[in-house]
Amino acid sequence: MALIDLLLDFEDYFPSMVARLGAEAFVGELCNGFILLMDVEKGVITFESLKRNSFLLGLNDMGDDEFLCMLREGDLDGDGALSQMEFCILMFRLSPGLMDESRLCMMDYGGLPILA
Ligand SMILES: [Ca+2]
Repeated sequence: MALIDLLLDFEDYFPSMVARLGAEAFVGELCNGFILLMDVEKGVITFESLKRNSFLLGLNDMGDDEFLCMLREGDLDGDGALSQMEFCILMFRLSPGLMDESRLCMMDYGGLPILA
C-alpha cells in the first residue's frame, strides 16, 4: 500500500474513531499506537523500531521509503526519531478534519500551539 493510500485511510478512519471514542480516548489510542511502535530502550520511535513493530499495526506492506518519509514528516526537532508528542501531532496532521479537535487535545497535553 502506498503511503498516500495509508494517509487517506487515516483521514477516513480517525474522525469516525473520534466520534466513537471521544477525543480523550482517541488520544489514548494514539498513545497506545506510539507505545507499540517505539523503541522500548530509547522511548521514541526510530526507523528501526518503526520497521520492526509496524506489522503490529497492520502496516507490514510499507517500504523503507515510506517509513523514512513518515519519520521525516513527523520529526519536528530534527533528532531523527519521533517522540510521543511528535507522533501524536503527525497523526493529527494526517487528518485535517481533526484540526479543531486536536488543538483542544494539545492544550491538555501542554498547550503547544503547533497546529494553530
Ligand atoms: Ca524528534
